[in-house]
Amino acid sequence: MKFINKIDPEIATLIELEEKRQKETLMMIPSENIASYAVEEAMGSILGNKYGEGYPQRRYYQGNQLIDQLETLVIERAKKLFKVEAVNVQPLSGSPANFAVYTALLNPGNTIMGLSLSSGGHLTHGAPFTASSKYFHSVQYNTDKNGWIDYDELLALAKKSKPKIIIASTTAYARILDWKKFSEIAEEVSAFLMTDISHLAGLIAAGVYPSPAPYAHIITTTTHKTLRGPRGAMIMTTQKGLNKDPDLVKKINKAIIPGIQGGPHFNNIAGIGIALKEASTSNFKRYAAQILKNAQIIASELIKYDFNLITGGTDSHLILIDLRNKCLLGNTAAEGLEVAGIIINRNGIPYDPNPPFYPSGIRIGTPGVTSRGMKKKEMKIIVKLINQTINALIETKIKLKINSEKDKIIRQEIIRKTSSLKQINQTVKQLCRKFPLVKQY
Ligand code: DSN
Repeated sequence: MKFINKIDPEIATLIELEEKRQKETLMMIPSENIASYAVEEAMGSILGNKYGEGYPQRRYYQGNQLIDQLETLVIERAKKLFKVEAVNVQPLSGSPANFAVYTALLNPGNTIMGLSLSSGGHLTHGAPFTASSKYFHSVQYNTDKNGWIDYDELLALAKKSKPKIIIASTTAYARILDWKKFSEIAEEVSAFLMTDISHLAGLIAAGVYPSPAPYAHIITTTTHKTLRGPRGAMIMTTQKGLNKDPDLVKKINKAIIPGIQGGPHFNNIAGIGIALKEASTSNFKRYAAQILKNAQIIASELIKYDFNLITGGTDSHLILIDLRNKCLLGNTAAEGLEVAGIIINRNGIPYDPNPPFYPSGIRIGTPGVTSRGMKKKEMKIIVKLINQTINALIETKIKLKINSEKDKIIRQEIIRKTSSLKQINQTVKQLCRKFPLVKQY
């Protein structure tokens, strides 16, 4: 930071404080992770200076010989790791990657079908108020009351609405997605099957979660979640995709540029390449297996403390908790846990009686704490601390005779009067000190 410190102390201070925050708290938002120093270095490199609209050997600007080598290398690494036929590494993030696929394959008004936000889907999978539902006709499928995807209902809905793309993907669904069933349903209605594996990419790369590559036509992913790379995204085309449409790669590439993007961010593309190299090591495989083990320990410990988990457990890196039996809003829980030093997010649960801004659940994930080297013993301690925090918040809420937690001032009052949060935070800090934020792998 020597240059930022000299040139811009204000920004330097904010970065330093954010680093301190990350060091002293438990990163348990399932979509967050800690990229390596090597990835960070690539992101901060001179590669960001270069413009290169187009693709290797077909650029609109000069001076791209080395950039061509770089992009080709990253593409080849991604093809090998995910066992796919073609990869576009230029999407700036997950949302443009998904939108590019829609614009590549559809005309405005054509139908897409994705999992609803309230069932654990993503905004870009056709949620109301998003471009994916404004420019395309969006039909949404749901989970059943217990939070499991109901494939029979999905088939019936697909037959009725005849989508051109079925999106198999989640952001708050803890169970294994049955890629084969999704592909059978897509085939039945002649739809493209697009799987967005943003949350799962690292687990799939390591072979600890099933790969959709044999079943999907197109796979999109961000690169900064379980894959532990820089912010960015990829669009992959499978052999199955090429069999369905031999022009698929051409269409996707055109949809990215000139379709919706300009110059690629080569610093991030280099970071993606490094993350892909890291993800193909045995160290990373052990890391990914530990993410799952840690999530399962958290799930079973939470159940012991009478927490209701959606679907009763997890097969992945995340756990979705229904807090209704605890009579605490997701907001109060998440904000209270933040004061305790445990960073999670509030989340809707299937058929949530509350609106998305005041949901009944919270979502917890293990990629970040696993990157710090934490294992079974630490997971048990963390769940104990989560339970203590939630119980203390409930106790204060009862003492203060509070019925509704929708007002932020009321939530702050609950948190302020829950004195044990400070003590819990000290324990969290001690734990964090034992597992420093080391980013070398
Ligand atoms: N916002 C991300 C998540 O937290 O799941 C997905 O884009």
